[in-house]
Amino acid sequence: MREKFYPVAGKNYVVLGLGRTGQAAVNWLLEQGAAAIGWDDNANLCNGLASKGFQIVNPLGCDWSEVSALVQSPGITLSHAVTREAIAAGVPIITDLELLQAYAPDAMYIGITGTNGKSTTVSLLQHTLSAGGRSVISGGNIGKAALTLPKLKQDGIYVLELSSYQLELSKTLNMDIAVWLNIAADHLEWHGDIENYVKSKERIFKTSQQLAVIGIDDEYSMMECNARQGQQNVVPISAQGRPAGGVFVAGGFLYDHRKSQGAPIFDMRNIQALAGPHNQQNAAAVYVVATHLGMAPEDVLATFHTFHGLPHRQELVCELGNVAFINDSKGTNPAATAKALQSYKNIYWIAGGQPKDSNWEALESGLPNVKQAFLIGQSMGQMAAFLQGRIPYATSESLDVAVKQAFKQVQIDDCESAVVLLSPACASFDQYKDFEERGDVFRGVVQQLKNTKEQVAHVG
Ligand code: UMA
Repeated sequence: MREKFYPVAGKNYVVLGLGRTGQAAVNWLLEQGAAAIGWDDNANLCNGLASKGFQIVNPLGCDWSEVSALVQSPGITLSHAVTREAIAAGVPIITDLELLQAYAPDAMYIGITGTNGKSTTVSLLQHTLSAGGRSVISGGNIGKAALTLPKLKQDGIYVLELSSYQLELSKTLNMDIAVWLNIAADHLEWHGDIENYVKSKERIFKTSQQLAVIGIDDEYSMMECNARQGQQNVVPISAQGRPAGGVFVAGGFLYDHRKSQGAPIFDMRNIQALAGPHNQQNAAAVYVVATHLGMAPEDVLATFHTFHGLPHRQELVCELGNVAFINDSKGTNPAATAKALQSYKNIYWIAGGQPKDSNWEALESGLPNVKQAFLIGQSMGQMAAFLQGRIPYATSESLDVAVKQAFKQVQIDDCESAVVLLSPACASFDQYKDFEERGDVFRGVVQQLKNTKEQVAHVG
């Protein structure tokens, strides 16, 4: 299949969607000697790009017989009018990831998917393999479009974060190693229902691949693991159970039972950047992949101590006396937030925003660790109704107010040690540009509190 779209020189491409993926695709195709026209439904974006020299043409009604492929951005569904026209004309729908793989076919590809934890796992794996002297580059859904990545040769490794959108659209993608972390309801507006969402993610597996690492801590993932075992080389990972032949974390200790059952090999309890069972499962995935690639277990485990984590994902902003301020703005659905809530005790929890799904019950397992919630944003009413009778809450409206109220409440409660946690369980778009801006605002407010406290201490 690969030769179908590579080499691309001299051929014509249509690029649909001109965000990060599309702009990188157009630039790359032109560099490779192909012709590329681009289209985006956002007229302002099109005008801006046209003034920068992009060739912007609405492809509807074009002569598709001249087009080698339509390069589609992941956020756009297959029901888009342009896509439907291309499909009807027999034009292949491809992605930037497939082009990368056709362009750099000799490198190794490690794909990481799952609803939550992908970016942390990609970053930790890159950190670990780099420390082990491998030539490794990460990209994909983590924010670096595939066609901005350099070409790697046989000794190079691409670690790619793969979203369900990317997997659904990339029919020929072929990962040498596949990592599947977990499944929770997400992006159902794109996929229609959870079964279709799971089916898209399943595209990461190929019976020909060397290794499949599969988290088994939810029902869908457990079914996936059972279905794959016997078909390919599968290593189950868990932070809740002790799978036979797997790698798992129990009581904060990592166990490797791939070859034989034995004692724990590593104490994960004091690694702040990998706090909580979900992060420990991510670390188990990295351990399996890196040791499979020949790194010594002790070298892999040493890298866990030097990993600093990612911004906006259970990121320690600062400590003010006995209070730790944690920014988990990337917790944009209830399942992700439940994981953060399970990671700490005495939590003063700031939550809310634009609801993605209203599966608030998914938060239940984390609530015993929460002292009080401080609700903000569009979801305030819905979340208050859910929390009523479960835990105390305040309706704070804005993030700024919530941080101050939470800090004040810690002083009132006279807690020995406490965590002020921003983990919204919702998207940010009702109040912010994106989750990054929301996390930055949280950091800013915490920094102000810190400055005020330091000034007061100085004067005193
Ligand atoms: N557009 C149309 N018509 C439509 C829909 C969208 O023209 O019907 C246009 C928009 O106007 C916009 C462009 O398509 O200009 C956006 O394309 P896109 O949504 O595919 O976004 P990109 O900027 O190309 O970014 C994508 C990923 N975004 C999505 O999948 C939504 C980025 O993941 C990824 O980092 C980037 O490619 C590089 O690979 C972000 C994301 O939010 C982080 N991912 C989702 C998630 O993690 O939950 C899946």
